[in-house]
Amino acid sequence: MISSKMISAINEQINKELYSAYLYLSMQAWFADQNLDGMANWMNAQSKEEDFHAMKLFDYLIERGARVKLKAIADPTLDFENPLKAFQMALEHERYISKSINELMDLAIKEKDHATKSFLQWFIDEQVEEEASVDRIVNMLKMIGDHGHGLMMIDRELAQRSYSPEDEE
Ligand code: OFO
Repeated sequence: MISSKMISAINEQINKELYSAYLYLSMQAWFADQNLDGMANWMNAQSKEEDFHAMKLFDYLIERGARVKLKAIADPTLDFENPLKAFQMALEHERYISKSINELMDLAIKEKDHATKSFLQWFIDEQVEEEASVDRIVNMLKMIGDHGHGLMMIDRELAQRSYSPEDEE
């Protein structure tokens, strides 16, 4: 039996994941406007991944016979100054999401909810990857500084990313 506290915490997390999708979509729009299509592509894939995270939580609540309650999604930031600032913001955001997932796990442990603990382990592992992939891009952007050629090279690399839910299994 899943507690009402756990249900409402997972509902909050659904909202955070949907906000993540919205934030990355906003970054996609900003990068497209800067003619950095590879970075825009990367953000599009990231946004889809966040939708997948939200739906994984959504489906879990339904599977447990709990009620999903969707809430309003906050306005995302619209302007990001430069590519480094945008990816730094993405990294900060992922750290915040990791903290939130850890708190969900703390609650599942406290409530001795073994099924939710087992379910959340996937998200704990996923957040390690999420932070590492954004951190790598932040470091590359720091290295190239104002070098236009380096920026183009990173943009070309990020154009290669695609997203498919099967990659998550
Ligand atoms: Fe859902 O991991 Fe990013 O936010």
